[in-house]
Amino acid sequence: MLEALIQALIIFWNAQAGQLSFVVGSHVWIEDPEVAWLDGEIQESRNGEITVIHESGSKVVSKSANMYPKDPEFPPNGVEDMTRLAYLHEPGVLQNLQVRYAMNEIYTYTGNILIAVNPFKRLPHLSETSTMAKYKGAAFGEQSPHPFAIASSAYSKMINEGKSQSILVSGESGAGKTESTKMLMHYLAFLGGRKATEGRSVEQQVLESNPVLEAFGNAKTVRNNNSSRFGKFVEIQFDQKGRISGAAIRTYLLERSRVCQVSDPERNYHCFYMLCAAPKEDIDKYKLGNPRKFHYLNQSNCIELDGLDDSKEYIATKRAMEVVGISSDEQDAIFRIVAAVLHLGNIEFVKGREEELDSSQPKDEKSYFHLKTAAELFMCDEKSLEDSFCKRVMVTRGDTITKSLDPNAAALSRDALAKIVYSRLFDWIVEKINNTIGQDPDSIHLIGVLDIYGFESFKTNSFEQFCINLTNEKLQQHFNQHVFKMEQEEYTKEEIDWSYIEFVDNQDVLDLIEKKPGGIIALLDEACMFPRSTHETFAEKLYQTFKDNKRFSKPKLSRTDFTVNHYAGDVTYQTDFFLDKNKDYVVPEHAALLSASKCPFVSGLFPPLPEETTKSTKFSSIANQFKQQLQSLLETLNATEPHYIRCVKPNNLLKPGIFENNNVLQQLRCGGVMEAIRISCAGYPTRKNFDEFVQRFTILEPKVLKACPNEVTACKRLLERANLKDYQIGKTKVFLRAGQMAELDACRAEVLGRSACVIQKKARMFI
Ligand code: AD9
Ligand code: MG
Repeated sequence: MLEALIQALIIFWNAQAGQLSFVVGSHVWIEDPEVAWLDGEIQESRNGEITVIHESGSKVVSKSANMYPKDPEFPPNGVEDMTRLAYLHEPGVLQNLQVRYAMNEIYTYTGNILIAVNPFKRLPHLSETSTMAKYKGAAFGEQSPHPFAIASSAYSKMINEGKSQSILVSGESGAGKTESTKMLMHYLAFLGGRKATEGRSVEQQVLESNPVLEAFGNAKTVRNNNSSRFGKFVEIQFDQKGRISGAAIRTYLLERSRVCQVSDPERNYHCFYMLCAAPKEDIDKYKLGNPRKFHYLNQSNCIELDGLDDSKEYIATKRAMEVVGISSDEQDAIFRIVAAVLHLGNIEFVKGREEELDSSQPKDEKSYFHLKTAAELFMCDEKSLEDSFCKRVMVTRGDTITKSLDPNAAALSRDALAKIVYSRLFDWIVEKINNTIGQDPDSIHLIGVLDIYGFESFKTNSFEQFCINLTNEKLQQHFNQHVFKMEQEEYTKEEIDWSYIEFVDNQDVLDLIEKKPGGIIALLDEACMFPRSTHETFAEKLYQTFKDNKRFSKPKLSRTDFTVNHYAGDVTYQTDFFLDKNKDYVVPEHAALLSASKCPFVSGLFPPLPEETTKSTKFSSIANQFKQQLQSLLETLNATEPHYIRCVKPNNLLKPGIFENNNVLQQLRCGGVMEAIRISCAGYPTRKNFDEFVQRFTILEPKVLKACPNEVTACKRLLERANLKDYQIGKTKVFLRAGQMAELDACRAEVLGRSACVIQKKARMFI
């Protein structure tokens, strides 16, 4: 009685008005600019102004609109699934994650989405083989939240329902996507691996592809010491018996600019430093040495990384390369190219002696040495290499004119060569791994794991951020479609009464970016094809075209920037390098030079092009290629049943034990987690077919079927018996609110005379 009274006093939920009334003495969360949500006790409520006292004694006066009630019975250890929170709101979600994080419980469910908060420290108990074993065969929800549970559920569904699955891992840079992906892959290898096979097993090769790709595609950035500079989708194929039988790795958009441009305190790709720390014979062979002597590395002061021994990494990478089928000759060619790129970076140019006004030549003896070494390592002609930087052949109306380039243009040409060689090398490695592992033509099912860059919004955002954010818009739509639309469709199909829950549909942003014709990418491609276009004319065209578009705006103080209103917030892009970065153009002299290399590996990276394409400077759009890659990725994903892992970075210091509320909230909002929680709770997350329901709960009234004319009436009767309200009866299923299944199970347990709590725990798997 007293409890009910207190409860009534504490909160009064006025559902119609959507407002909360607060009573003196109750505990609330108040919005706070610093910590997001501050808790305190209501001391006074007058004219809509509420005075709250915080634990520290400080007083805050605020309006009720900025407050939420605080759960007086919040479990001290939090809950494993957010949908089980008594009061499901932003501060409650945050408190739950924070409390759990403090106990090293870094994983939490939101329905069947897994939220993973980066611990920034090793938690061995979470990845041991014994932990893997615990999740094998366990029903979802039976064990604590974990990526293994997600992988286990995907695997069982694939086996039992015969449907391909995918696991989408998202989050911002440094949030833990790659680490989570590796755990998923280890676990799938554990489930689908074979025991003691001859030679290298497929799963071993799949796992060893990680260190190889990381050596060539990861780098230290300010956001992550081991940041993946490419997106990755790994398709693991299974045979009829559920064993791994093949795999395919698709990569997306490697960041090329990093090869020649590194800003302090970041690093270039790991492989460069490893090679400089290689055993002496290799160093001598590649004429390397102190990494600080190389321009492509010493633009940043950061050379060594705490906790990373580059010489050990070199050995480990070579070992992994061997596992994925890269022969020692091929390894030699790969590292020769990596070394050649470093030597290229050290060739400086000065004004040439030629009569021509704009000409250039290598600066001094040192530059000539690096030019010669690069040519030796590429096994190409030294003079042709020099000419490919300092001269350009122009073909106009059938005449061939050789034009000299000034020192600046020569250096740009040198960087262009370094970038194209490196990106082709990376693509070669990916293709080689794919060929070694091999695809299983007979495989019927697969589990795809996606580890791709999260939403980015920096001080300056360029073409890369534009492509990355397009990816996230597409994935967000996929998420929306899955979580929201499918949910709603199910309700509509079952004809149950369910008021529409609005969510932010982002189709309009996608139209703005990729509609053909007329979207931003189409206009960018158009600009790239016109020789006289500049970023100014491109920006002007955008302003004219999209002046009435709600998702597009022109920042007041800028002449060439544009802002897109993304699902996760506004991002302003600087158009300055958009045109250049969108052109996938290989200087014909570079291609000709390297395809003539005496090293088959090097020449293989530059297969000769048909005559007409070498002569004309035919433009190929990177944005468009990327858009098509994304399209194909989405088609693959649409043919699978998705599972989601949302990684969260608790602080920007990359340190354990620090949980920054505002930072975390922003990520939860961007990842659609808050929206998913909302829909999950506002709807009916638990459902059971009538017959299954009756079968399960008939024990509440054993003769119910005999007493009722049909199953539907029997279901209703059982629900009444358990005293449940606010459920829905569809055409074929019973729809329950979050937590109602647990209540039913508790009744069932009571009848069965068993412990209610045991059954309640099990019930979680149905939500
Ligand atoms: V990026 O977009 O590639 O820049 P990711 O992939 O999201 O990023 P990553 O998985 O590389 O981040 O994690 C960053 C760092 O956090 C790792 O190098 C680890 O030091 C740390 N981390 C992440 N997850 C875990 C974990 N489960 N246990 C321990 C972790 N450390
Ligand atoms: Mg990563």
